[in-house]
Amino acid sequence: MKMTRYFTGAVAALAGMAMQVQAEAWDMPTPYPDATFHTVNVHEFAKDVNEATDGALEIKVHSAGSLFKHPEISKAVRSGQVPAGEFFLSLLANDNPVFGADSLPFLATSYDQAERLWAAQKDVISDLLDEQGMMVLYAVPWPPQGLYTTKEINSVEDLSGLKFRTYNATLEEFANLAGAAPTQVEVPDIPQAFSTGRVEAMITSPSTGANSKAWDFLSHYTDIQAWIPKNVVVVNKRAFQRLDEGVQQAVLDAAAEAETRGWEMSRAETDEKVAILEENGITVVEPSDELMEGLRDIGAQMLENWKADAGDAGAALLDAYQQ
Ligand code: PCA
Repeated sequence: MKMTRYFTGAVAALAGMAMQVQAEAWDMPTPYPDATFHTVNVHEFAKDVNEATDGALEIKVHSAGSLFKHPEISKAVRSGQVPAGEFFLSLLANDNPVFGADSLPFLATSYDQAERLWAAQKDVISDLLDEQGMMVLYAVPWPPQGLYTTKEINSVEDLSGLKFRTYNATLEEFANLAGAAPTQVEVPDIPQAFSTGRVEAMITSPSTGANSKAWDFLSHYTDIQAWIPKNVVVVNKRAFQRLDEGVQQAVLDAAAEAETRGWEMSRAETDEKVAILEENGITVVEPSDELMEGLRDIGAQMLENWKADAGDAGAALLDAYQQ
C-alpha cells in the first residue's frame, strides 16, 4: 500500500480512519481533450493522489473545457469555485508579461533552454500566483511550435493576409506583425474553424496538429520550432491548506512526479507526432532561410516590446535565464 510512504504502523491506522471520515472530492477543470498528453498526465496525477491518500482525496478531471472554458479556468481556481485546474500559462500575460515569456518566438526553442527558462520563471510566477491565492503544483511544456498551412510557405510575405488561428496574446501579436489576420480558437474547435474557412493557418505543436487530425483540413507543416510554451497546474491555496498534512504532502509528491513525467512525455511526443503528420499525408518541410530570417526579425521586435512591458521583473527574468 502506497500510504506507507509517509505513514507507518499505528499512525497509519489512525490517520487512515481520519482520512476516511474527511474524504474529499475535487473537481479539476482542464482545457484540452483526453487524448492530449497533458491530459493523460493530469489523469495519472489524479490517480496517484487518490492511491497515495487511500481515497482521502479524489480529484475528478473535467477535460476539454467541459466544466469551465479555458479562459475561465484560472479565475475559477483563484476565486475558489474549483480547488484545482490546468491552463496555458501564457494566458496570464495580460496580468503580467512574465507569464508570457515562454511564448516569445526564438527565446527558448530546445527542451534544455525551456528547462532553464522555467527555472528562471518559476519563483516570480509562484509569487504572482500566490498573490492571487493560488499555488503552482507543476508545469509541463508543449513540443516546439511549428507552422501549419494550406499551402507552401517560403517567406513571411507568404503569411500575409492569411486567416490565422491564435491561442494567446503573443501569438496574436506575431500574426499581426506577419501581416496575417488573427482569430482566437480553442483546441477543441480547431477542426471546425478550418473546415468552415474561419482560419487557414496556425502555429502549434505536432501534438495538437496530430490530435486535431490536421491532414483533414491542411497540407503543410513547416518545422520552425519557434517556442516551447507551458501548461501549469495550480491549486487554490485555501483549499490546499484545508487538507490534512499527509494529504498535502501526497499532492506535492504526485505533482513533482507529474512534472518529471510530463517533460519526458513532451520530449517523446515531438518526433512521434511529426511522423504521424507525415504518415497521414502532410508535407513536412524544413523552413527556408528566408522564412527563418523573417520570423527571427519578428521575434526580435516582439522581445523588444516585451522588455518594454515587463520592466524590471522582465529584465531580472532574462538575466536569470541567460546566465
Ligand atoms: N497546443 C495548444 C497550446 C500549445 C500547443 O501546442 C494550442 O494549440 O492551443
